[in-house]
Formats: sequence, C-alpha cells, structure tokens
Amino acid sequence: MIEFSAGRYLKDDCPKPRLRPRGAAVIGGTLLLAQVALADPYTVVAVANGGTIQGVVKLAGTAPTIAPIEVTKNQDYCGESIPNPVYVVGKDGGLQNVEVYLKDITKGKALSTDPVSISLVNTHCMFRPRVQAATVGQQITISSEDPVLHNTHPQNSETNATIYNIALPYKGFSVTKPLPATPQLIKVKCDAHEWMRAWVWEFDHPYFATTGDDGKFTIKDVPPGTYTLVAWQEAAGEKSVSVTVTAGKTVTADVQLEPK
Ligand SMILES: [Cu+2]
Repeated sequence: MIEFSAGRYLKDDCPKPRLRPRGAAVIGGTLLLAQVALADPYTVVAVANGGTIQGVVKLAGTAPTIAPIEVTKNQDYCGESIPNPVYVVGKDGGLQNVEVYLKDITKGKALSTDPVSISLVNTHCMFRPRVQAATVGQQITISSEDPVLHNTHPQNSETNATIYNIALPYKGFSVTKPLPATPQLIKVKCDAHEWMRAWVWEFDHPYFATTGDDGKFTIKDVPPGTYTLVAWQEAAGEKSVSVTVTAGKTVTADVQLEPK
C-alpha cells in the first residue's frame, strides 16, 4: 500500500535529512548547542530477510524547457553555451538525478564504505556526476579533466557554510577529502564558473539510491516495517511516499514529481 503525501517545493537550496541538534538555543544571536546529539541516531543490526523497495521516478507531464547555460568565462575551452542538465528525462519518461531515500530509518544494515571515496570530476566546465550520495565515513575525491582553473566549493545546503574551498589549477589535479562528520545535503559550486552545480547527499544509513537515466531505483535489505520514502530532485523538490516492506518481498513504489 502506497500513499502519497503532500510534496514540498524547495526552490533553491533544498531539504536536509535529520540534522536538527537537540537542545539548541539562540541567545543573543549566538547558536548554543547544549548537546550535539543527532535526532534518532542510526543503529546497525543484522538484517537476515529484508525486503526490497524498487520503483521509477517520473515527472508529471513534460519537463519545462530550460534555456541552455550561457558560458560567461573560458569560452575558448568551455564553449559559448552548455545544455542545461536540470531535468534529464529518459526515453520512457524516467527522471535521472533523483535521490531516493528512506527518511528517519533508525535500524538496519551496516553502512558501506565501498567505495572508500566517491568521485566528483570537473569536466568540460561541469561537474560529473550532478547528483550522488554517500555515507558518513566516506571520502570524496575531487579532480579536474579541464585545462582551466576550477574552484570546487562544497557548502552545507541549509546554512551555506563552506565545507572546503579547493582550487583545481590544472588538468589532472586531484585531491581527496573526508566528508563532513554529520549527514547533510551538500551543494557544490565552482567559484570560477557560477553555472557549475552538483549535489552530494550524505546519509548516516545505507538506504538510498540515485536514479540513473531510466529513472529507476532499488533499495535492498530493508528490515520489514513501514517507512517514509523520499524522492528529491534539485528543481522539482521532494515528494514523500509511505512504503510497507515485507520480509523477503519486493514492493514497488513509483513516484511522480511535479516539475517546477
Ligand atoms: Cu569551474
């Protein structure tokens, strides 16, 4: 049984997973953290006969027409314009670059550290991939395939706090950094090319998937129970779906996002 609840439009900098510190207070403009406990910390348990959630994410109707990106710097290498990749729709209507995850799951299988390091490549004056996810404890390798200066600048999407600010001065440059200690949605910018954008979802649990060009996702080894499954897309925002998982079975949870 799947029920759709109201979607929430998040215009620019979007939603975050459970990050609210408990015991936080603002006094005289200063944020005081009485304790730094995260809401509902994730506990690793054995999952012997979990279920699978699968589905496809599509847009309701057709994707809005978005003008190509106008290149304003390094046109000799980057070109005059770049197709805008905000909505990438496959031939059967599947929507790419949607992050699908279980919200507020508190128990389940262990986090994966394979790969140890996720990859974010500056290539042809864009980031690749545009959307990906990782878990706390993983690293990120940021590299450049371009002979122009890039400046990779990941920020917390909620606070805009800088996580790193890395100059990539030449083709072949690479640096590996630990991801932040707390789960969050990271917005990645390039200070040299303002159109460059990527998103890294960092979770404290392993129940997530990023849709490929067919819009499909699969989340495995889920302990039986009822969960809120969230599908997030950078422009369409997010939609929540209630999904009940039965031991050893596969449940389908297709999601339709409203284009914005
Ligand atoms: Cu750049």
